[in-house]
Amino acid sequence: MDTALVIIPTYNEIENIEKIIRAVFALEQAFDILVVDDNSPDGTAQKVKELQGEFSQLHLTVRTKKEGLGLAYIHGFEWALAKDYTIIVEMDADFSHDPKDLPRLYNSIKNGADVAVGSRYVNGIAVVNWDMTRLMLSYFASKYVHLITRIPIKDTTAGFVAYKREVLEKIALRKIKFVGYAFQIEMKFKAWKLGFNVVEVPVIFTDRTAGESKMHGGIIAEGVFGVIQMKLISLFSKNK
Ligand SMILES: Nc1nc2c(ncn2[C@@H]2O[C@H](COP(=O)(O)OP(=O)(O)OP(=O)(O)O)[C@@H](O)[C@H]2O)c(=O)[nH]1
Ligand SMILES: [Mg+2]
Repeated sequence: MDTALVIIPTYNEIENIEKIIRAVFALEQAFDILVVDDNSPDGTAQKVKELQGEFSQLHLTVRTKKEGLGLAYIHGFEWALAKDYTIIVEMDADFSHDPKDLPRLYNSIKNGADVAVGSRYVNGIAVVNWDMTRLMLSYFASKYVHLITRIPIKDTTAGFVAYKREVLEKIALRKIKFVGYAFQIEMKFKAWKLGFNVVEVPVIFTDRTAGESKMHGGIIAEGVFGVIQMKLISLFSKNK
């Protein structure tokens, strides 16, 4: 039997957290949830604690301070590996990723994928409510990553991804360098380099309607330079 975990990193998601948890547990298919909260001042973790009374499959880690998405996920992955989860999914709290797509990611893994990427760019661009600047930034970022790394994935910065346990066991999680969008690129790049089967599942991505974005310039810069750095390191390291 496969047991699946959805990891939701949160920072100030009080407006979304209860809704997203309920949406996952309303699915026919069983997913456990781990919320990794970076001590949000708005009480996100407190809300999760309350809901734990209602849902035994709801887990929570509260970290001491805001350290970025990458480290929150690495914590979540290590937490999942210490248990016996066989499929581990990452998903945002802000409904940009539709929880109803979780079964499709899960099934993609059941059908042979090692990594199933919820992808916006399989057929054109499937993004709702982004302004042109943001759209162009994301789309060309993906093109740029492809050009540099040659990774055969259209949506390399996607953050809605299901991993088979074995992939996370094999990637040296402690050596992951990046914290922002580059974290998502790096995880896919490493999985692909290790020979895992990375499959894109088309999804529609919707811009958040509640809560605050944590996007900032530093994260973009990390992506631009990080990709080149990642490629160079992979060229010069024996074990890729
Ligand atoms: N634990 C933790 N979670 C974070 C951190 N930064 C962002 N998140 C969460 O990661 C998910 C994605 O962050 P968003 O702010 O939506 O970033 P984004 O999707 O790039 O930006 P928007 O399009 O504006 O929503 C959300 O669930 C956030 O709450 C962080 O430093 N720590
Ligand atoms: Mg978002």
